[in-house]
Amino acid sequence: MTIQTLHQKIKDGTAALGVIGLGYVGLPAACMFAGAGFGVTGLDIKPERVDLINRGQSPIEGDEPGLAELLTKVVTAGKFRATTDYAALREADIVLIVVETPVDEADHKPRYTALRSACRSLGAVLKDSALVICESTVAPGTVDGLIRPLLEEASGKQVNVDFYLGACPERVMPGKLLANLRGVSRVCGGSTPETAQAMVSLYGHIVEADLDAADVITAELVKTTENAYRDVQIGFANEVAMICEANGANVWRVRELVNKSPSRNMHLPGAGVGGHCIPKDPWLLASAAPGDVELRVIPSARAVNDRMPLHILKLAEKALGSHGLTLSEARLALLGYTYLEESDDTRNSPSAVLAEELDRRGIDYVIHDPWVDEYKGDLFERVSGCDAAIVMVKHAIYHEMKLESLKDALRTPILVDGRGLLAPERVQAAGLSYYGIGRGDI
Ligand code: SAJ
Repeated sequence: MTIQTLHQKIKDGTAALGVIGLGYVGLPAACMFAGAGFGVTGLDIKPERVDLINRGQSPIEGDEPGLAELLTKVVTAGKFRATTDYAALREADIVLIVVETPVDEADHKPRYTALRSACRSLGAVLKDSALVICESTVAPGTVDGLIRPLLEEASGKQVNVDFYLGACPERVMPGKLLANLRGVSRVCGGSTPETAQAMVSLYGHIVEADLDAADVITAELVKTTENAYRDVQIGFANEVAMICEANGANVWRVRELVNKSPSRNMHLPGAGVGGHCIPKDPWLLASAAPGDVELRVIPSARAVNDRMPLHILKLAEKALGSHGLTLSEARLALLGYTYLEESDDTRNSPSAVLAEELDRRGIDYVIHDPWVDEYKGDLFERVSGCDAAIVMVKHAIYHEMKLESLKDALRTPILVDGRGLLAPERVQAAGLSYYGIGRGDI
């Protein structure tokens, strides 16, 4: 079968689809393609996850509007079934690889264990003229440098002759997986121009936003660059915030006026950068730098952002000092433990970094977060007797909390605002001292 024939099968929806990795990216993609009429076989190494899915139940935690219903519908309709057996992919004309691609905490190098295993197993059953698309975020050069040789070796086939390759990085956010899949543009990087066009047709069945044909390396670069861009911008905003603190200025006012200047987009300073994408993708991009180029901007922004929880601690130390207290005498209340407001996701949480430092220094603290079982509960009870409340996450509850009640609950009336969440004058009117990131004017 040629790529043109495959393209036709894509257009008329008769191509058989496989999806390797049924996590929070792969499962929604499998369901949406099945919902668009494709026959989809999902592959996962976790039997319990496979069983749940085949019973029409979503294994994805957290609230994902529409996903559970769609999954039940497509499983009941027989359009989607999951398995742990790669042999089931023998008939797949198209296979999406959507496995985890973590970065090593210590050396920041990509860990492709799951990816290698998926490629070897898929290669062994790869159908003639199949199109293999990597949706996982990988370092630029990985599809051609790692996935292609593994598939060729395991299948005895040759790319662009006996099978085709593509990269279509996912752009989803937990909490709005289906909405993102439908509404966010995608780059369709193909190993040949015809392959890219076939990918545009494929994703056109589920994506209502732009689909941009490109080559593979471009698709890999776009994904890692868009997130590295965000990390660098946040790092820049954090440095400006610290400069504002030292110069009696208000970083939020500075940012507002800077962004009035054409084509400026200064990001938000804060207590740190968490989540599953932004702390990881800059390292994937950086790993593609030539050996004789020492990158400075990307790694430095990572270092600035990783240190922000400690900067917030310094603000707290200063605040306590103004009340005649030292950190070792104090009991701190961390408000927010997730990596992002109105989310229950705690991956790479800046609050965890701060808590670790407090443990290391033997400083007493409590954590509150309505989105985390371990830390939910009455806010004012939780902070009772503490000497400072530190806003680490912009959860709505902290924006709406009764500041007078907070003041009454605290032993020392201090609020440290790590996210520019609260109006200082409101905090001060309630009888609390206000210290905030980038607030050198207070
Ligand atoms: N953060 C800041 N300052 C900012 C923006 C974010 O400190 O100006 C912090 C947040 O508090 C959080 C971390 O950075 O701890 C990440 O926040 P995020 O808004 O980037 O949320 P993520 O990590 O879920 O990023 C995702 C990414 N989407 C994908 O990878 C598909 C990212 O590319 C999007 O830009 C982002 O969502 C978004 O805009 O919603």
